[in-house]
Amino acid sequence: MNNMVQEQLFTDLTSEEAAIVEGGAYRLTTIECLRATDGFGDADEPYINAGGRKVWSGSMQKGSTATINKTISGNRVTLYDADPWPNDDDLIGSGILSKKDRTELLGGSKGNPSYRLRYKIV
Ligand SMILES: [Ca+2]
Ligand SMILES: [Ca+2]
Repeated sequence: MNNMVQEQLFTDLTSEEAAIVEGGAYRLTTIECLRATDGFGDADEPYINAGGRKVWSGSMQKGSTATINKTISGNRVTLYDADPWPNDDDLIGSGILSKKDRTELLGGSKGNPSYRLRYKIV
């Protein structure tokens, strides 16, 4: 399978394609920055890894919401903040999407999360 086919399979599935992916699929709709994490300025450069690949990246400040609209296979998502060399990217948080919820809080502490990810089950 070449990269272009994989990209299409794992990041922009139709519901018919998603139905055959074992473990189900989730459509990531939006992400809201509740609290930026970065020490470099006041914006984060967050990106989401799911299914072994980067499915979204952006730049976000506290209070901003970004549209993702990507369908992922599997239910594990990890959010990182990209930082300039020589710093390593920071892990903000990871989560397991569930069939009953439609939001996942990532990073920070339980009462004070950093990001709110919204999704649909497809
Ligand atoms: Ca950082
Ligand atoms: Ca950063």
